[in-house]
Amino acid sequence: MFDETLLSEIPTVIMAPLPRMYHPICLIETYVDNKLRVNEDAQMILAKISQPLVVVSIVGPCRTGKSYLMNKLSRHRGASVQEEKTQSKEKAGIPSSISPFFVWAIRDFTLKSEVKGYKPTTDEHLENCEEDVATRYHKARRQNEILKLIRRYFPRQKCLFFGLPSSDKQALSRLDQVPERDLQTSFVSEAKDFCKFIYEEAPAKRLREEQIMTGSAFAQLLKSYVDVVTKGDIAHLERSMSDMSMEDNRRAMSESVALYETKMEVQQVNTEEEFQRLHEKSLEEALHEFEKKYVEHDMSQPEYLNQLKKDLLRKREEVWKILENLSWNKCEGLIQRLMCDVDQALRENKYHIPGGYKRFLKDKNNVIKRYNQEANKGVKAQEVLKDFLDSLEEIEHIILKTDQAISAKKREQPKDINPTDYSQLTKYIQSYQLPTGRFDRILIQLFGFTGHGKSSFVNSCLYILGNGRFQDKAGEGVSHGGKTMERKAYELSDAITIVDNRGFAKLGAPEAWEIYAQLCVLPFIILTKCRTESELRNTFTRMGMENIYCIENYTISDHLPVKEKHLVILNFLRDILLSVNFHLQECINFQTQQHEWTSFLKKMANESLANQT
Ligand SMILES: Nc1nc2c(ncn2[C@@H]2O[C@H](COP(=O)(O)OP(=O)(O)O)[C@@H](O)[C@H]2O)c(=O)[nH]1
Ligand SMILES: [Mg+2]
Repeated sequence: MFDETLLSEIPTVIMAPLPRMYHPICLIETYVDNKLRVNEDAQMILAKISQPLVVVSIVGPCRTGKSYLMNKLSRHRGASVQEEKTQSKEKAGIPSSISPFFVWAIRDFTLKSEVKGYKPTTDEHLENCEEDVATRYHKARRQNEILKLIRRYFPRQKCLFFGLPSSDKQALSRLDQVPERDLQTSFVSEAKDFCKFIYEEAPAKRLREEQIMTGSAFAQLLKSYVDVVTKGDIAHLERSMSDMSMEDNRRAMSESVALYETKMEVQQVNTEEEFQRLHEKSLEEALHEFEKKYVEHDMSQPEYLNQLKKDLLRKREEVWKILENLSWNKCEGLIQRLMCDVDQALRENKYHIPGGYKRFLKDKNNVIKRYNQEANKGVKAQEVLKDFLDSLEEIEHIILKTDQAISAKKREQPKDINPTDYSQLTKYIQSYQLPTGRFDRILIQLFGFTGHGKSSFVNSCLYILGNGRFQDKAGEGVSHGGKTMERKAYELSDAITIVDNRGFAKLGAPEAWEIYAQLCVLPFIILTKCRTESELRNTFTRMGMENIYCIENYTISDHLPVKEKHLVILNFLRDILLSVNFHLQECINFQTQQHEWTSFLKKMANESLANQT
């Protein structure tokens, strides 16, 4: 449409924060072989601009002041053109169009435009101009044609008038170099108005209604245009436009994927269901985001959406893998930290003792409890815990077997304990452990008349096995009136508990047998208050009792430690443990034996009752 020589002179002013251009650069230059090409530096600068671009082309015949205007524009420090501004203008109702905005910069030296103070509209003036041209150069039809084409091609136009810059003819030929003060003030202000108009009103370049041009897109399109001009390949231009749409859609797709990723990352999920819910929500948002950005292209929106969905599903898998790994690492680290003490104990064989298995289970359960208390362990928390517990199975089994073996061995030893060495006795009783797995504790149940010294016996045992300080823990002399069945348990050691039962007012043979039947074992008899009377002892011996002990309790009023008193009670406890060991070792089928024994005792109780009546 224009003379080719004009194209080489088209200057372009780019206003964008980055990168900065300190002086104008030629955009399209003529190569040695007279072919056009896009200047590489300019192209590089453009490619770096990702913001919307305002493109200003200044065209016109030689020596009409184009360079002057261009310099003015590039030096103008007015408002910068910003995307927001363009958008708000659209909202204000200015119809957006892809056609460039055409600004006539008219040199109207005759000031015909303002006849008697009347300022014509743009259209009126343009018509005047056309008439002018027609009358003045009616033979120059080509010029006239150009004007018509321009009017048709640019639906949006603006007219700006410039008066005579200077009365000095010489100055007119080198307008760029003349200082502003030597120019007509009206011309200077007209040039300022021109710059102001461009900076404030010029819209960002658009390829389509919805497609604002960025610097990089413009550089690409420019290259295609130049190729078309040099090769005359219109199909290439169409391809290029299509490529650009595709490029935009591709970018929108990657932006959607990026949005999906951020949505998925910020959340802490602890189950696969939670993750799936999050995925669905993020997917929907990402697809919606793409729909908003889609530009018309050979490939339809549903086709793009399908492709995007596939990409997002792939992303879902990636994110899931990352979450899995994070969770694995976190949970494994956590277990390692929580297991620190247990690992140390394992290394030092601290569970390889009687009762070690029980201790190990306690420690393990404590680790599990603390693990479960920890929040935000991620999607693999349960799996890691299960793996961890599985990995412990073998060591657990070894600890159990070792414990049983050591305990069995240890139980064989008490026979060697010197019955007169009370520190040895004390140590043995305190450290006694039951074999793991079968029984929890040894219960020593006290039965007897009220006031016969059961509570005092509990106090005595606690005193002897304790820290050497006498305390009335069991309530010596406290009568419960024989009414409430109160059973109070006191721990003598890890394995032994003594139970202070309610006393009863009457204890004959039937009651005694009843008690034995309930206990399932033959009792140990304690004669308190040092009753050694042979009559009492004989009564029990006649009932088949073998273990009879004469004990003088420690009481509130008399608890000075006496070696003999200590020894009697310690030996009593030792004998109980020996009896327990005997039952554990000799009775292979303990339950059957117990059952037979109970039947026997019940029979005895019935017979005794029958004899009385
Ligand atoms: N002399 C002496 N008094 C004792 C003995 N055991 C307990 N007593 C006293 O007997 C009374 C009742 O004892 P207690 O332990 O409360 O009997 P419980 O009802 O069987 O619990 C208290 O005044 C004790 O001081 C002992 O072995 N010798
Ligand atoms: Mg009592």
